[in-house]
Amino acid sequence: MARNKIALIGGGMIGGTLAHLASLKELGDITVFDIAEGLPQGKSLDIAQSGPVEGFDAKLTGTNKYEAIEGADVVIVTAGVPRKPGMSRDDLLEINLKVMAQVGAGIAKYAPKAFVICITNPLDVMVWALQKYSGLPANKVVGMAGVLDSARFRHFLAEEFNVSVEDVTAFVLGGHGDTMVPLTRYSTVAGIPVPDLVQMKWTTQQRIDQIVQRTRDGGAEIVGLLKTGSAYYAPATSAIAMAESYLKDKKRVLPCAAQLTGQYGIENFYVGVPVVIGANGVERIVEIKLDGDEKTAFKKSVDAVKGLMDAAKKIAPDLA
Ligand code: A3D
Repeated sequence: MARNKIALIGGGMIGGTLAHLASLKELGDITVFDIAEGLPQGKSLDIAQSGPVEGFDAKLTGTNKYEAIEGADVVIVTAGVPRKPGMSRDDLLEINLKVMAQVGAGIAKYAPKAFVICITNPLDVMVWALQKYSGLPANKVVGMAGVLDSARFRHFLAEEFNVSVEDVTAFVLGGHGDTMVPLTRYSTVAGIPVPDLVQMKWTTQQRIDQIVQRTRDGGAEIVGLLKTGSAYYAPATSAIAMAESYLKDKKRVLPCAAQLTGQYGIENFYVGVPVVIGANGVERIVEIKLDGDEKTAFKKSVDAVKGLMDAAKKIAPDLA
């Protein structure tokens, strides 16, 4: 059986980390595409040379030509620019929309059967634009944000409770941004919901509120520390989990930006919700019942994404 082919569009900080992780996990052969000459070639060669030490077999190819992604099974898109301190994700809108138009055309031509994971920010609008520009079915185009946001939430909760991260689950809804909605009642330690843990005096509601806020600001915290770019290890790991679920038909339930078709009262619109990812891409969208406060928070998040979509349609009328 031939190896799977994974194409990475963008060979920057996240792209390079994706190539490294996909190699270590032997997910398939990897093609890294970037407009910067030498960058994808150099990173691919460097990672390939770690193969004999790590003991993985994967062919790595760096390229500046779209035809090299031909026939890819999975495409992960990080092309564009990341945030610098003081910038919001939304400041990236105009420049990254132009990048999505090019990337969408490249995928449509050379990898129309691929499962596409978008990471470029502002995420919810970029994945929507990428689906339109590529013309691929919406169940094959998803955005990575929720896995990262919930991993951040899990990390902070595990630290707070002094338990293994493995035993902490977390649930995050909504757009990837300051309005994301971490749902505490669906977040647990070994199945015990966080509100119960507050009652059991493992922590206080005030501490949980602080952790929720730190999760929302998780990306900005790292941008502020790094000063020259944004997070890349955890974002790459999160996208690899999604790719793996597709390639191995694992049917994992992962929070992703997916196109809703009436769920949560929303139509034709990408936003973060739990989905089942298997061999058919997004196989199911999980719709849970929200209580009053959660509904309000989710609506606020959806409205923020809608506002950005309207701005995107003004910049790129072909998306309207
Ligand atoms: P960076 O290291 O700058 O890599 C981006 C790469 O894209 C660079 O190597 C560029 O040369 C390349 N590029 C630019 N334009 C094009 C183009 N037209 N075609 C092909 N390649 C191009 O950034 P990064 O890897 O740190 O981040 C990539 C993106 O992910 C940014 O938009 C970030 O904001 C975003 N990001 C998203 C999350 C989410 O959770 C959604 C988290 C972290 C970063």
